[in-house]
Amino acid sequence: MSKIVIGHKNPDTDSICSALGYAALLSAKGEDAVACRCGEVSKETQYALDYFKVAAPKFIEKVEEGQEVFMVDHNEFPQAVDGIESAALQGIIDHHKMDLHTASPMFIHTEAVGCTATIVSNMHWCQGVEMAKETAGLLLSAIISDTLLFKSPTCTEKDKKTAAKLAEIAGVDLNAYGMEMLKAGAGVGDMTPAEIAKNDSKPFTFGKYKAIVSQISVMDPAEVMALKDLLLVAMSNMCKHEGYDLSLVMVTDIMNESTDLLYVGEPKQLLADAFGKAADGDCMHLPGVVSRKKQIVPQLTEAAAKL
Ligand SMILES: [Mn+2]
Repeated sequence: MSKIVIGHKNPDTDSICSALGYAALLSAKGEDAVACRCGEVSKETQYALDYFKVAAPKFIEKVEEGQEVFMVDHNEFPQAVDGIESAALQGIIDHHKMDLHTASPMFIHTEAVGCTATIVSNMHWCQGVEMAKETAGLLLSAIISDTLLFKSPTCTEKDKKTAAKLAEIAGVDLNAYGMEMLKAGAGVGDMTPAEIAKNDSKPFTFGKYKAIVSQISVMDPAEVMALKDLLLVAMSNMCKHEGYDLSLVMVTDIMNESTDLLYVGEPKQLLADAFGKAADGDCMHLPGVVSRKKQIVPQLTEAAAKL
């Protein structure tokens, strides 16, 4: 059976494209590897796949016991495909905080860069593996997505250099393509409040509290904020039905680099402590905040430790 390369649930562009990119690298090195996904393809990712004429990875509900799996763009089991606990984990390539206990030794490559695709791209080059034009385009798309076209504080020089090199291989104008791709994914279109509340969501544990943190990046936050009351109901339902103490939705303004953080659940003190603002309502404006990984999750983790 082929080895599976797979990103996290609710896959973003990095999780889809790094899975395809790493599967391509393994295949080029003679391994039998295939990219998979465990969630729907977002509008932004679909734009990239269509642009470079690549089919989405195969959808799988769960992995079988003993299945050989590489995890990309995540390392926490609650975010991973169902069945991961009994899979034969082969390796992890990631750029998130690590929360990891492995049953056996394995290949782990993690770097504090803005995108898993940056790591995957450089693995190709370090190993002298030629990269197909389409693969370069998809890996570039992932970097643009994760770094919000280099605006996110998670973005490093390595991401920028890698993206420039990928754009050359893919034959696209980096900025023009980047803006088009972000725009394609940014509108809420016909999404329901429940879909928005779950967009790009990831579960986390902060101290003894279970939280789900979603993010929707938009050009016009007013479009989302007009649905605020319905969103709050959807978030509250998600807490009730899925057992979360807190539901957070980051409505991120790509152009102005800020986030309106909607919140439902308890303890609100956790939010007040984490962001140094009153948390007696249901929304907090956070100027300069665009990154869940760097500007939301660490602050909540730290505040929970002191609560
Ligand atoms: Mn990523």
